[in-house]
Amino acid sequence: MSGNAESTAYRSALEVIGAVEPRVANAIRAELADQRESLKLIASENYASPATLLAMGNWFSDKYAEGTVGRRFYAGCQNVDTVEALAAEHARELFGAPYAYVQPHSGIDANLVAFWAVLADRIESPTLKRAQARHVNDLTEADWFALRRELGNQRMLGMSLDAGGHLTHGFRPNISGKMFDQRSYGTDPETGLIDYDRVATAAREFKPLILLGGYSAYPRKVNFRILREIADSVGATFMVDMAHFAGLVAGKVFTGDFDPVPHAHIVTSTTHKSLRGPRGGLVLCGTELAEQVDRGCPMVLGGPLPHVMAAKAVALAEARRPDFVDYAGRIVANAQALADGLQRRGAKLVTGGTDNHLALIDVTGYGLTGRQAEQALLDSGIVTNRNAIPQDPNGAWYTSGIRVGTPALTTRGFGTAELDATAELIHTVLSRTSPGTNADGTASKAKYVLDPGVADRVGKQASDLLTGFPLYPAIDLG
Ligand code: DSN
Repeated sequence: MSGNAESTAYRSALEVIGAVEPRVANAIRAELADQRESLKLIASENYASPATLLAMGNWFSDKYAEGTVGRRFYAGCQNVDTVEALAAEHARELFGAPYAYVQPHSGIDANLVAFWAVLADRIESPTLKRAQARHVNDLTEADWFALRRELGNQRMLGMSLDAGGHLTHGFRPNISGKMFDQRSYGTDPETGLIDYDRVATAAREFKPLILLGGYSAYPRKVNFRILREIADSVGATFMVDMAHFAGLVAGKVFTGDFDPVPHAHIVTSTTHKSLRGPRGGLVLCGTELAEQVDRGCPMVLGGPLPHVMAAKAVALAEARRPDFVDYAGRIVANAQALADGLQRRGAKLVTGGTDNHLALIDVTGYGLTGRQAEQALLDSGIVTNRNAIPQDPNGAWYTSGIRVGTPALTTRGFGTAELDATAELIHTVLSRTSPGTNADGTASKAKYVLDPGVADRVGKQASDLLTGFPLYPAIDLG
């Protein structure tokens, strides 16, 4: 598509939106301006292509389409069938999976679809069979009691939150922690790496129904062949949540033992992180689980979002192009340049580096909490997020870590030299920030003092760095 077409599309869209509610049109303009002007290092964010974004703003949004391709509970779904089938085909081909389900609205939804599919596959439960024909919200209290009794107390073994696991991997604030008795495997306290022998011991002791691999803040490759062997040794179903690194699987950076798809019984993902698609999720599996996975809607999902499935089809088609392999390789090279640059300047990184798209800075080395560091960086035009580190002394709210990732800046065109310059900016801010004090004189975990002039100077340097790499260069909103 020519740049002119992109500009025309967005100018026209904003004119139409602005005629109804100008404040929304203005907020959309402001969001593009903010994204253009900030150094985005949030490891789970990216910039979708104009084609992907435009595929979401249309009449598919108006269509109900419960059911699956060719078998809908609503009439008139022939065009939805087309885009859902296309998205599923691209997902199967891209990842080499026998089956793909592209309806999940998010990563949590994809995980819930997978959990219920495994439960239905592994456990004989008449109540569950009945429940699959409805939405979980329609279950009565008596149904839930019957379900828990029939399912027994099923167990899940996943990576612990502070080692980089995800909330949906069985932790109490999330429904997964209520569905399963959960135990977690951490990382080696010395190296910060997954210790597969300890995972095997935990699996032998705990005998989980599901062994869950995947992470949202672990900066290393995971050997999925070994995890599958551990799962097999205890009769567990091996599930992988590849939401964070799906782009690295798609781009053939993670192959062999590090590609989850050939090793796991079931794989879930989001589509908007390193994969660079619209916000949403998907599930991949073998044909034996496909029927249970298809019951995701109405079991746990509301009506599919056909406009998002259309955008998934576009983004997955983009990820099948040869240039996506180059993109995925550059994400990792850039993350390593950022990690090396930080360490050379004295930052302490969990595991001492990275071999994926993210790095985790232990900011206790700067005498800060994650929250103080996150805010000081934000003041300086650098957008990151605070994150717990293994055995975090500051807990999950204040934390002791800053997670940085390169999918977004790599999309923007940054290379290793720019990531090294970014490391310099981060180090400057963190080393010029001090913890603040509360009104009663005690040390604060939230307040901070940034040396005068640093935020402005670094903000200007970040802006200069970004100038050479314009975001959506073809789009001029006028
Ligand atoms: N919120 C995502 C992340 O930032 O990693 C995971 O769900």
